[in-house]
Amino acid sequence: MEVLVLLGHCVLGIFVYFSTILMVSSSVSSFPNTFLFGTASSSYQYEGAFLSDGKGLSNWDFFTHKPGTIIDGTTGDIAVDQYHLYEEDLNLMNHVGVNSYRFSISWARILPEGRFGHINWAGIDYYNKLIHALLHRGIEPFVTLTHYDIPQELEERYGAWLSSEVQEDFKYYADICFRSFGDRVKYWTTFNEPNVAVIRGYRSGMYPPSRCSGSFGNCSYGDSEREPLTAAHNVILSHAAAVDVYRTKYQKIQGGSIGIVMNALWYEPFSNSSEDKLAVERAISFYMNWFLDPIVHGKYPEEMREILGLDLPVFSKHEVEKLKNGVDFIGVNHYTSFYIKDCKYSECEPGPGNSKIEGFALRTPQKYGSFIGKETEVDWIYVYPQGLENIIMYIKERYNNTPMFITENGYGYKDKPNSNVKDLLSDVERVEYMASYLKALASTIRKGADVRGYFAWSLLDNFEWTSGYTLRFGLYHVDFGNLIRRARFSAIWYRKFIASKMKKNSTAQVYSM
Ligand code: GBH
Repeated sequence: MEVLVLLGHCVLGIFVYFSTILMVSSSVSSFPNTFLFGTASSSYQYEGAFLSDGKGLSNWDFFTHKPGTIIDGTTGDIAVDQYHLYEEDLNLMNHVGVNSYRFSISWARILPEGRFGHINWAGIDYYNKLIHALLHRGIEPFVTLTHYDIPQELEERYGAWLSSEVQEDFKYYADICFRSFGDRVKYWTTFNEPNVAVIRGYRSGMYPPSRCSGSFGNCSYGDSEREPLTAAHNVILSHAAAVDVYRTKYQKIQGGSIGIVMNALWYEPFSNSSEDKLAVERAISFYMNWFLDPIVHGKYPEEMREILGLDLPVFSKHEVEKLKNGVDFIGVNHYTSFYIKDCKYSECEPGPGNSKIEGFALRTPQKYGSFIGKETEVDWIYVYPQGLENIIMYIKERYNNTPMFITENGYGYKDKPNSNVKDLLSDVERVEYMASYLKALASTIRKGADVRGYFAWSLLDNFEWTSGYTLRFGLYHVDFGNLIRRARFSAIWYRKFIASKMKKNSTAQVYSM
């Protein structure tokens, strides 16, 4: 019914619908048969049930319950309540026809006090049920061990990522996950966007544990110029420890693969000057290569070593050995692109970009009044599909064509409390965005990039971190009053898109009939 109303009312929608289908149909053959098409989510943004069945408090539970942290004063206490509604959500996925679901495990649900307490078997049970329900529908689980959320206990005991102790905890947790779920989970990632978690947690202080200093933000504690480096170092070594456990104890028997997910922005130089071009390289290094270089090549990027000197931690011989275990694939979360202006050789005002820790590179979405891509209702998303193509080709070159997955890509709208159903569901700009980014993706595959999957962020509107419920990224609209999910135009479009590209395995086909 809603579908009819929607299409009936939306002439523009119909036009975009057909033209985008045509646009992408030229690339039918670009996506291999085994390509994963899915949607992505994370535990804190989806699960709710924040105190149910023995779950411990996470850093995000703690943070959102402090007044003034989240724009609309909300929390993820309930979120979309996937903890209770997962069967319904998997039916929606089946309807869309995805063959994979990317979700994360809540560390505090499995280990309420990290390695200092018991295993919460009710938490293990929940993920067993979820995984079972996925496989029953022919949907491949694609699992992240930590998507920003960690047990608050670790924060309080030893300052979490600032202490090397965290490596023991992460290793212990990862081991439990591989042991409990690895017979059925074939795709593991250790961290979601550790670059974002570290920058926001320890440089701007906008995410927990709210640490920063000087003009970087407004915090009571922290050192924006140094702590992000320490935290990142411990993340990298924790990743290496988990990969080591997987390689030595599980991978041969279980036959899966393991990677890490980075937030990856693309940058264009602000001008043609060689200074701005060099600044682009530095910006990529100080944001993404910061983690990927050590993990793939065993050392930090040269530019970082040069600018940060002794502030940049050093890997011991033994650690470099462990880092050599690397990754099986790289997960790329990509939404948007920016311009970069040099602040190393050129004069910049004191302020953003103009610091060692940012590599003396200033990020800006516009030059001389025009934006790098179409503006959206989300203040950091500009539509620039070429950026996806460029960042994938960049990663392909720098990391020897390591297999890649686009682990997130998506389009957000502002919440508009008083709009009618038709407006809530006709997300034409999202369809245009996804179609154009998928087209760019197809082009990278034709150029030889080994990209093996694409996950739309997100199936449902959900808790958007410090923006609370004010931004909506879902293919399905969620009414947060009663948690009812409704298909948007984009859900229907994605279903058609996938159907035109992919064969599902037979169990899933039977189920969906
Ligand atoms: C992803 O993070 C998250 O993995 C996911 O949980 C989230 O819901 C989704 O995207 C949508 O936001 O803000 O000017 O520094 C994205 C978080 C937002 C952090 C964009 C980096 C870069 C531009 N990122 N941000 S800016």
